[in-house]
Amino acid sequence: MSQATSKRLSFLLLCTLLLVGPAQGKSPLPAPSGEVVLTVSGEVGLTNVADEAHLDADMLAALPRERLTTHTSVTDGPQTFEGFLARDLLDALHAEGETVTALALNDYLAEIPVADFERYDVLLADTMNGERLTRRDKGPLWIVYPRDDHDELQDIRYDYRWVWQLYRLEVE
Ligand SMILES: Nc1nc2c(c(=O)[nH]1)N[C@H]1C(S)=C(S)[C@@H](COP(=O)(O)O)O[C@H]1N2
Ligand SMILES: [Mo]
Repeated sequence: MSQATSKRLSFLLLCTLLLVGPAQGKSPLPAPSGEVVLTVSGEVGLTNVADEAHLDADMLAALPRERLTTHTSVTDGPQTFEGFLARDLLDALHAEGETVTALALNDYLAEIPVADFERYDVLLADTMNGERLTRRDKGPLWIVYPRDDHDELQDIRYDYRWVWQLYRLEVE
């Protein structure tokens, strides 16, 4: 089985778990088996550890993969990012709210309107130019806006929402 097929199957499995889980009144999200990369808390429908969703790399890899090439305010020239859409993550977790607080390992945080994720294909990137983002350098996840596709995103009002070293989202 190709890697793409097996990714697709695990995504389908995740969707099935997400759909049938709540009806059965069970915890629908499997517990993470690897190191937790991203925690989502707050108004989250699906949880696995207390009232939070703790997601390891395999669980995140099961979300549909997206690619985006854009300039950033901190690099020279366009960079190609890969990861998953913020919108797809929130949908998969049945997270519903107005605002997401994005927290970074370096204690930076930014409040982001959920409307951004509906209006734009905002990526939670885990690779840049084919190289995995590490915690030393913008990893494990970097919030990347499709800056080159929308003039209004080329603005300081959006730059501060490009949280790198992202490890936690709080949905309110
Ligand atoms: N983790 C983390 N992400 C961050 C920041 C930060 O300090 N830490 N600074 C933000 C701000 S205020 C801006 S304008 C952009 C670009 O930051 P820089 O110009 O300070 O490099 O990244 C944003 N993402
Ligand atoms: Mo900034």
